[in-house]
Amino acid sequence: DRTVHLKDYAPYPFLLHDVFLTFELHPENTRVESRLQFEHSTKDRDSIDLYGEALELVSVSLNGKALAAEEGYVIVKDSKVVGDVLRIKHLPPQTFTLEIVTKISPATNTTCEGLYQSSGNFCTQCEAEGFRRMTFFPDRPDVMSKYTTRIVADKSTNPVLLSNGNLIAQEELGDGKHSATWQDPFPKPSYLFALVAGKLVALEDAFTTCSGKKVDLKIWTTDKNKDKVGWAMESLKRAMKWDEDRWGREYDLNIFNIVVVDDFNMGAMENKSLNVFNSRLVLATPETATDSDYIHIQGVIGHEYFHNWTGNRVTCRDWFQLSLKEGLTVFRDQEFTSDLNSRLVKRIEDVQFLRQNQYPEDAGAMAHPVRPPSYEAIDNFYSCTVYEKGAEIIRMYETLLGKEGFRKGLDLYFERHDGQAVTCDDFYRAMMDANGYDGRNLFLWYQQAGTPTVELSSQYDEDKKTLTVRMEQQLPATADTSEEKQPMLIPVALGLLDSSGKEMALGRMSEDGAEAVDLGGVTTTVIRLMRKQQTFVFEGIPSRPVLSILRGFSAPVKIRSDRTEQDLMLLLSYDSDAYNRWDSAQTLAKEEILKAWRAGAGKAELRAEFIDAFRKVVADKNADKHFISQVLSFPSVSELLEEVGSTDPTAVFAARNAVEKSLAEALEREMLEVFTSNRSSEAYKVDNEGIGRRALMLTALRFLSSLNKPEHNERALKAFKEANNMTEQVGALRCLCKNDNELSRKALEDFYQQWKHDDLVLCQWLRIQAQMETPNNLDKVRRLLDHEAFDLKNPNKIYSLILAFSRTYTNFHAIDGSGYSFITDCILKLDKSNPQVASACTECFTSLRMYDDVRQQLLTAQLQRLAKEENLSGNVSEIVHKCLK
Ligand code: HT7
Ligand code: ZN
Repeated sequence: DRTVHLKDYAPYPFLLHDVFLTFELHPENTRVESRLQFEHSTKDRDSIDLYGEALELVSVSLNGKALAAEEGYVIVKDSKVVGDVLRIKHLPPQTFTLEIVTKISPATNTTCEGLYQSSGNFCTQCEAEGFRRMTFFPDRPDVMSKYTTRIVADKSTNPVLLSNGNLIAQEELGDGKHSATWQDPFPKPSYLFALVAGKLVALEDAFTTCSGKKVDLKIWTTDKNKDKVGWAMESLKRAMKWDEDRWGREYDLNIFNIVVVDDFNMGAMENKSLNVFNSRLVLATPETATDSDYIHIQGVIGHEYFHNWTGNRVTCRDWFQLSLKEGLTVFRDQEFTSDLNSRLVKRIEDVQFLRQNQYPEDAGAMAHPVRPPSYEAIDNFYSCTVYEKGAEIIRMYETLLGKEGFRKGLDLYFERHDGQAVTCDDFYRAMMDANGYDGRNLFLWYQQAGTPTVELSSQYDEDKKTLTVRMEQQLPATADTSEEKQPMLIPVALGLLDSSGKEMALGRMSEDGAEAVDLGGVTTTVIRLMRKQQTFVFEGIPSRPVLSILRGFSAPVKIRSDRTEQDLMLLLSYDSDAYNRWDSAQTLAKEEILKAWRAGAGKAELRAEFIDAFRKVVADKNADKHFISQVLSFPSVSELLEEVGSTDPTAVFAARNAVEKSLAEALEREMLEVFTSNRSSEAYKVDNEGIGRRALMLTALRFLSSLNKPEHNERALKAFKEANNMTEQVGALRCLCKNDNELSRKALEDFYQQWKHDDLVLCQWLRIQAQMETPNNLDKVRRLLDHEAFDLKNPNKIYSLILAFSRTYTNFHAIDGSGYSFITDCILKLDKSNPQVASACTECFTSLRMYDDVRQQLLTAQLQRLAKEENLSGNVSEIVHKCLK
């Protein structure tokens, strides 16, 4: 059993003060020499275990004496450890030095973990357990050491040699070789180590910190991309300034490097002073990147930079604590984007993302708490739950403690734990201690999986002028445990609107007969729901109010309430809380789609009130345009499926389309007006105004395209041809590709001819085709696997074609099972070269219980096919077995 349990955590029994590494780089034959200076930490032990994977061991010596195999060391297997364990025996007491030499082959390493090559350059990815692919090492995050790294390489192919910290020496060697030695003064775990070597050029800039220190900033990329990193540099400077202004966090070295690589399993990596980025999250020009790429790049550059304090200076004790750094850093990057761009748009986007991705995860076979109690493959837990739900927990601390209280808690956390590897409990304690707060049951959010539902009903007493609000929390059963769940602390932000839509003061509030408190004229209060059921009474409410519940999405829960359709329409028009305006529209749309689904007809009969409500939104000249476009994006199919239980996903998808189409029919004139009035040939600018205008224009075009009328298709084609930026070009192309016809085929071909030299734009091209919901699109996807634009070794291309296909409805869920067996074929192939990417593609199986019986059987057959495979990676096998449970 390879399951690792949090309860089995034991501190590492040694301190590793200093690490000296020498890499002699060669594509197939890199030599890694490591010198490790250990000290026994509590009592002296006789042996020490180091972890390694896919290594050729050349030699081991202890205190300068070569050790013989068996006599001095053995290689053993431990089911809880990925790879091999090198056990070194007969240790002397107190302190000792180990020297280990290994050989590795970066050129044939296709996993994108450890040391590998991307576009001919060397780079590393060590989180979570990649360091052990270079040398035997205590590769666990609670071992923090100072690193000195010497890189030796051929100078002509590797003119640039980088690692963490400061450059302390450079040498010209014989045979066309040179070396560079880097030293990082900050102790760090091995997962934050990085090495990069190759032919790279840098865009250089500088940032002066709040205390007047100059930091050299460099973004390294291949020569052909050097003109595309300006936005990333601007984003980095913004992030450095924002972290000082908002949180008082200053950068701590004189150098900060970012390296751009094409082959990368995730988005980016926060290695100390040497961040490595997937090229899709750095490179941007108006012609090649969309608005959402721009905002995303800014956010991820911020995210990795913010890790310098939340992750690097204070790190995780073990991988169960992953959300300690990731949830907190996602919260910080969300706030960064909110402060720099539109707070209301960002909040809605984040809620949309959470509902579309994290809620299904919580309801599926891989459900796990934000701090999982166990795992088989840690890579599978870099999940929406750990990241995005983790960020929502951090936001709940802030909601409960207030902005100032939260800042005090964070300051105390840094003061207490700088330089340490700690746990989510340590974070919780700092927050509570700094505020003298009792947040009992808040910590359960780290320990219990599943999306809670808060059921809320209200009663207004005309005579007493009181409003009684009853809330009940329900915690669903989840796949990870059969244990009963405890009620959690749920902050529910509440406001009231009168019948004309005006905010009402909340008066005095009491709970279950307790003394009433005066809320002091506020219009929003945060109710602390912490028992299964609670009742709150508001006094002095002059007329029957409409409840604005969960303002700002104050907790990651689902709300069931007794509000009427009229109430929701009033909220949609007047609520001062933008999230609630948007959410009211979501609920109205959901009801309409489910009605169409129940009717089962190809066409949705929309009620006049529904159409009118949306007509008002579309015509609102005062509202933020981006916000209008968000109101016009209906709940995703995965959210709808959660409402209705096991059913045919293609029928729900069809009902959603039918409602969109009927609304487009009803509002055709208005949509056309919006489309036309928001077309512009102005030069591209990434500002709220431009982003909002383009988003709304493309949303209107999407509705019009759903009608599949020649005149609208021509409009989309014109917008595609005339676009002076990628947002509009690809947006219009997506609209055209709603239909498989002459126009869309020609546009796709023209797009390819225009962009065939640009791999990132080609990812868009692949994704659009993979996601076409037209019949028999699988044939096209199969053909694209053999297209020169595709590359089975490049994670971005795999995600754009294969993963994107697995998220479609008509074709992935085809009733003949062809979509499922296609994905299974792909997983089997990918698992041999890159298990992390293979397991990302396996995630489409985890929602199988959401679907009808026939599809569940078809999916189960494919899972069994995977389970039978010999040598399936731990990553894929964990998901397969959890799905089959
Ligand atoms: N902390 C980074 C995680 C990451 C990663 C994890 C597993 C395998 C590959 C990976 N690449 C990067 C990214 C982050 O900042 O969240
Ligand atoms: Zn992160």
